[in-house]
Amino acid sequence: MTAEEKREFDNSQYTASNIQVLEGLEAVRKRPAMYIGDVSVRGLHHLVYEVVDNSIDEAMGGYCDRIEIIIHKDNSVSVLDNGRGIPTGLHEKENRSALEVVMTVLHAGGKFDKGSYKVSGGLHGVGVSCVNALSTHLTAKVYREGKEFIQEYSCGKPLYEVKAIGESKNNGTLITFKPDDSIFITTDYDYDTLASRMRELAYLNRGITITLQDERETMDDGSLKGDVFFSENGLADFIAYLDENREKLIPEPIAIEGERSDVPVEIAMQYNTSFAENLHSYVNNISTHEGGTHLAGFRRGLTRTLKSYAEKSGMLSKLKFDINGDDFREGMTAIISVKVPEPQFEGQTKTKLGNNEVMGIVDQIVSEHLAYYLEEHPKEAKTIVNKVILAATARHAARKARELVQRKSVLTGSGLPGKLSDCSERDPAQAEIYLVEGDSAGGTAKQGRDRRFQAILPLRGKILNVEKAMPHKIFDSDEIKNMFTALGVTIGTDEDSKALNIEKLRYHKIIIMTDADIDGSHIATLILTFFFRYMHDLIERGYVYIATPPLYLLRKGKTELYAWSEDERARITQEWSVDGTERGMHIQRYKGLGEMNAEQLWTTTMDPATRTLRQVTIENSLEADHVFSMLMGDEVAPRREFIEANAKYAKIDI
Ligand code: 0RA
Repeated sequence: MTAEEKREFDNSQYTASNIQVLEGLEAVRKRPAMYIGDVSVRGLHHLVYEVVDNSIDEAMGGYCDRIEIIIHKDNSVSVLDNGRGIPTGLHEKENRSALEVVMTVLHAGGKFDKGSYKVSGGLHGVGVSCVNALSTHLTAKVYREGKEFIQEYSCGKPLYEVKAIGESKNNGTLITFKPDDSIFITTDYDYDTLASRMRELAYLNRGITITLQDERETMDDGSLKGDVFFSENGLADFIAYLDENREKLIPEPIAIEGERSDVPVEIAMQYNTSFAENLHSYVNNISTHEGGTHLAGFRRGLTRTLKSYAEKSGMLSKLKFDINGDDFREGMTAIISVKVPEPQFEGQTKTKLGNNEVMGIVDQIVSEHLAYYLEEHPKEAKTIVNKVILAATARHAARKARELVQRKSVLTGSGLPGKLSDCSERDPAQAEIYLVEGDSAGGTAKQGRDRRFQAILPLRGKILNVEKAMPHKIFDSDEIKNMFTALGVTIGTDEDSKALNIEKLRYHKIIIMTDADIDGSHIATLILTFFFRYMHDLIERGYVYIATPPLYLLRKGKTELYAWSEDERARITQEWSVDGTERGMHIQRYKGLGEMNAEQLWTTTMDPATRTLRQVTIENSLEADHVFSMLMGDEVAPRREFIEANAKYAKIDI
């Protein structure tokens, strides 16, 4: 072959492989949800996570310690790291630049570095090429070997071959992409969502500095909105953040670290005065909501080691009843993070680790380190065992209280609380229940409802703060007992005290309706906290909603309009205004549900044709937990601040 023939041959090869690649990325554009989950705001944020994960991988290899993220004015996003830089040289097999391969071939991302596996999560590990495919424009810059390289793409297609455009003393990669607004429902990034994930990543990967800047927003002092996330002590710092508003029992979290069969394990745990178990687990930086073998291994190791220590110490001798696994985790906050080379994800949402070998690995590491800790820290060990004894005692009291409640409710005939105005519908999928703040609003709701499918349960005043109360207290609270019996669910058996018998659930829409003011939102938070801690399943299944009553009734002549926000009110008065004033208008501020008559309540808040319900979802259980513990915990000041800043409530992210 002559040189010219060879060039021609290479060119045709280039075109051929290029076409194949385009087909790959075209598939991503045709069915984006298959690759990134969905095209909602969630998928949009996953684009950033995917790019950042590549930099995190580089950092975990020890090559990078800074990642800078910028949200630009047009909602394009830049991610810069100081790693080795994506290789730009010829990729032998593909016959083009490795950078181009990484950016345009599905799953090509980590395949260069043999021996090291891609540990960081990413979105289903699809790679940065998916981000490229779903961006109208992407620029990749690489700083490497003293040079600056660049390649740009449109909807995943290279606009030109990789070229060097200058010199550089630094190493690293800079990716800037603009999500395609013909694919995503929204392309507006939410700062808090990104900040929350970056904070989490900084705790999970100590030593990396992650900065986030928002060019869309300037602060009062003229600077850009932004945060720097960095953690020196990793998971121990994470625990301190999560338990910020809880009273801790031992001075420092217990930190456990080890590695077996190429599986690094990191754990931190702390006990506090609350009664909630607060476990968060991760595999390769991905949150495993449904738990799995790593969590099972942790529980096993914890129970066995603590039990054996407690028995040996003689502290259990006076106890008249048994201790079970739950007792060791009451009032405990723990984070378990493992890195698994080939993770198997199972479960409904694919967030449950299936690899069996991980169970024994975590169990062993926990047992070893914890036993050592207990021996070395007799004072802390004693505090922990006392807490476990308290938990067992409380559980015992709770069982007695529960048995009493259940025996009583059998006696009341129908078994339903007297305060419940039930609906006639018997199919749970078609039936709704409104949990209404106060007897008077409850009365209005009862008049206004469609009794065929809407049940009303009024709740009196503030319900018990379950975040602070001993578990057995929840069976003393009439409001809480009424909720359980009206919904038809009982708390399960002793062994599995938080499992709900969901098949008995009588309504698939549970709607919390409170006044649209601070008190109302506090009461809604109390009710939500209760659902969050004791009926998690209902939230998980999407059965819990919040009603949205209007803030204002505006009247001019015969026209009546409702406003759900200050903005809306301003817009209407402006539209109606003749002389810039509110003359001739009647504006009524609804201070409570009670100020509406039955018909108004029906049209604005209860009629399925016109109402707006906010579904409670736990997108981020970590933030939800942090918020709940703050809102319901001991510290009053942060709570007041938070409620004042977030009176709208939606911000809670649940
Ligand atoms: C493969 C090999 C090498 C670096 C990378 C990938 C890399 C990828 C990304 C993505 C974002 N930032 C990144 N930084 C590095 C290095 C191979 C070598 O230099 O020997």
